[in-house]
This record gives sequence, structure tokens and C-alpha cells, in this order.
Amino acid sequence: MQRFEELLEGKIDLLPESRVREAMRYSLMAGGKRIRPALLYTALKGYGIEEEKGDSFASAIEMIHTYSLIHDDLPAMDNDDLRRGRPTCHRQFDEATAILAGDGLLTYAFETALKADADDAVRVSGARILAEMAGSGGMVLGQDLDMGEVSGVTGWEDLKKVHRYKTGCLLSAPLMIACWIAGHSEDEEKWHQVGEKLGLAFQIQDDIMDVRLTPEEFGKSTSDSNNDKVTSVTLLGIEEAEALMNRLYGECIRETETFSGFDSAAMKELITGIQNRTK
Ligand code: GRG
Repeated sequence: MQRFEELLEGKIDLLPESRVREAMRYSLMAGGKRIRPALLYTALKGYGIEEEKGDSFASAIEMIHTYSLIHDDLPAMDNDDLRRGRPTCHRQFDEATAILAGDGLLTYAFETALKADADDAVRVSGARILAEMAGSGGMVLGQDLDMGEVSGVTGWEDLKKVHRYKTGCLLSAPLMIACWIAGHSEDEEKWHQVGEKLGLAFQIQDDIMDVRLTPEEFGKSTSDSNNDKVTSVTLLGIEEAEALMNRLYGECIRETETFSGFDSAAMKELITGIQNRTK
């Protein structure tokens, strides 16, 4: 994905020089796994479309993802010191700059998406999907449901809802956008469902790694299990959580085999790679 790293940094270079630009660059280029862009590119591959067609949207999604991590780490939210093994944005810069860096990335994501080299219908639908999946009916809602002392999450159904919105929506967005780029918009909702399922599996895996790995291995400073937070591991136990995670990943793979005009081989490989991830 070296090409994608250069593409993303090139977009930051287009902005006027400033402290906020450097904070945006610091967090955007901090060695994330780029799972959401990989989902978009792999879905395009399955449809037989060259990956460059997804560049603007893949960049936009990674900007939104990075903004969410910067804001999630702030003292008013999770108050984390470490992200991806490095000081969080507000630790490296300051709180005001980190807030602005998040705002800047979110706004720049929509500018980038709307400048995509695509038909009007694809650009408008892509921007609509980003807004729906990232906003207060999507990821922001998930964060709201999950917020610390006001969180009403006590059981598995509540937790699944948090994961559906907080994690699933932003994994659905690249899949939904890819089907628009490929001219298969009739499958948008089916891809949405796959992304949600993937998000649930991904988050269960995160909960398992949270108890199995040290903060250094995991690259994050707080452990949800040490925070008295309800997680899939505290609710289901580690063995049941692991079995469910593997079942969900398997279902995602099987569902992608049913899409019309789609060769699922590369997607199967990507999902299996995510399932076997170690960070
Ligand atoms: C602040 C609006 C707002 C939302 C925050 C993303 C998020 C919502 C919170 C971060 C905490 C968390 C565990 C979120 C679930 C999504 C998730 C697992 C994010 C980490 O994604 P990775 O593993 O991260 O793809 P990298 O670092 O590889 O990019």
C-alpha cells in the first residue's frame, strides 16, 4: 500500500502550511492498518475495476477514520496517551490543535470525496454514504451510545448496537461506495450488512486482543477490561467470544460470494488476513 501512503500524504501537502496541517499529517500518516481503504480497493478488484478509481473515496474514509481516533483520544472522551504506539495527537501537539486536526480531516474528507473523478451520481452517493455512515446516525451515534459514565450499555444486545454503529458503519462505507463505483448500486444495502457484521467481528477481536496483548504490543494505552468497561469478552467469556468472531468472519466471506458480477477471491483473502491480524 505504499502507493496509497504517498497518495494520502500528497493530499495533505496540498493544504496551506500550518500547525493544524502538521497535526493532521502526524495522525493520518502514523502507520494505521488502512483496513477501510483495503476494503474499498478489494471490493473494486472483485468487480474488475482498477483500484485508482477508488483513490479519492479511500483517502476520504481514512481521513474520517483518523479524525474519529483523534477525537476519541481527547481528555473529554477516552483521555488516551498512546495511539498506534505513539503519543496521541493532543499529547504531541495540544488539545485545541487536536480538535482542529479532527475537524480539518473530517471537512477535507468531504472535499476530497466531492472532487473524485467520477460521475455526478457516484460522487453524490459516495458523499451521502460517508455522511450517513460517519454521522449522528452512524459512527457518531455509536460513540454517543458508548460514552463513559452516561453509557447505558449493560448487555450483549446493547453492546452489539454500539459496535454496529461505532465500528461497523465505517467498515460498511468503503464496500457501499465500491458497489456504486462499479455500477452495482442495487447491492448497497447488502454490502452495508456485510460491513456491520465485519465490524462486530473486528470489535470482538479487538476486545480479545485487549486482554491478551500488552499495551505496547497493541499500541494503545488503556485496556477496556481494566476500565470496568463492558466488552464482548466480559459478557461472553473469551472462548465464546472467539467462536462468535470466527463464525461472523466466515459468514462475511460466504455473503460476498453471493453478489452478482463479483469475484470474491480477493475479498476472502483480505477478510482472512483481518481475521489473522496481530494488532
Ligand atoms: C469521536 C465521533 C467519534 C467517534 C470515535 C473510532 C472511534 C469512534 C473510537 C475509537 C475506539 C474504537 C475501539 C473504535 C472502534 C473502531 C476501531 C476498532 C478502530 C480502530 O481501527 P483500526 O484497528 O485502527 O483500523 P488503525 O490504527 O489500524 O487505523
